[in-house]
Amino acid sequence: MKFSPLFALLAAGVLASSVAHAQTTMKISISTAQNSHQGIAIDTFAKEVEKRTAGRYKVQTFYNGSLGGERESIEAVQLGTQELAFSSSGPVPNFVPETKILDVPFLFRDKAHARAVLDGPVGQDLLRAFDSKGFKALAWAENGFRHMTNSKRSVQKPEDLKGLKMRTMENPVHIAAYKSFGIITTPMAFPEVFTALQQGTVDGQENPLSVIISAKFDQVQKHLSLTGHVYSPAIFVMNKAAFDKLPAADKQAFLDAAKEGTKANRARVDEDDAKGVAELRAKGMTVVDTLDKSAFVKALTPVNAEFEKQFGKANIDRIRNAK
Ligand code: EAX
Repeated sequence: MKFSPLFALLAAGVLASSVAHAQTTMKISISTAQNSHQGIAIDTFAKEVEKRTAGRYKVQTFYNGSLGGERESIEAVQLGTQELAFSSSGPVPNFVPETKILDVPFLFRDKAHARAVLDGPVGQDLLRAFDSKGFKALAWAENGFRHMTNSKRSVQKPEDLKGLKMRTMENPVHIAAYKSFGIITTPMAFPEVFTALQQGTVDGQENPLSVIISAKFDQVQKHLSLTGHVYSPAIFVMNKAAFDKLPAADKQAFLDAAKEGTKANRARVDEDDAKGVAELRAKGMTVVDTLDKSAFVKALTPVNAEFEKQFGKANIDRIRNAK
């Protein structure tokens, strides 16, 4: 059989176009629903990666912990069985201990303060701490200020927390702090929390309004107190080897896509914070929005002294006093 020159030309064309469209598929996952501040983060990221690489990379998005909880997804990224994950800071210190300092209660005045620190030298240094652990941290994003909910009683002052059995993240700093409120802490992966609240395995939990709303915790929790006791960052992490083998321009595309994801994510947190309380009240929760925060800060004095020892008072103050 003899190939005509036209056939050869066509075949070459097919080959060239398939090379141009060779597509690498990657996975990214979150624990929360698609319709959430985290869903919008990874949806925006996926869209931006595709756009900025002319479709050479496709990022498949997974929601609701369908690939596992946050600890499992970070583990998978470290091992390289999953390229990407988006996670709250919850389990992150178990992989990159330097990040623990961000989980100190009442460290940040407000979201603007937290965002400025994460986008500034402290946050950027911390992103680099992931490098030696098998990750490329692409960008900080946001989970939000955490508030307490429970099914037992209205929490107005720190004493009201004594004896409440609360689910916590698998985060050593949170656990130490909540214990010193007198809370009975039960660390648990996020995908199990709704059922645990529903079945009464725990009385309560704490999360930002964005999470409380998107996870429909109002269906299984009566009381919400706007404690804002800790700010919860979130992060885009990628397997280090997968990132390192990208050509330089594509590396930049992934970094820029993560920045866009963060922008969309923060905007959604602002939206959720603005309308969240009214929405949750309308759904039947009772909300304590006028508590004396200084009493909660004071209750943590002993454990704060421990944190200052552990992380260095100067390091904590550098964050606290950042403008
Ligand atoms: O990332 O585990 C948690 O409570 C987190 O805040 C939640 O999974 C959202």
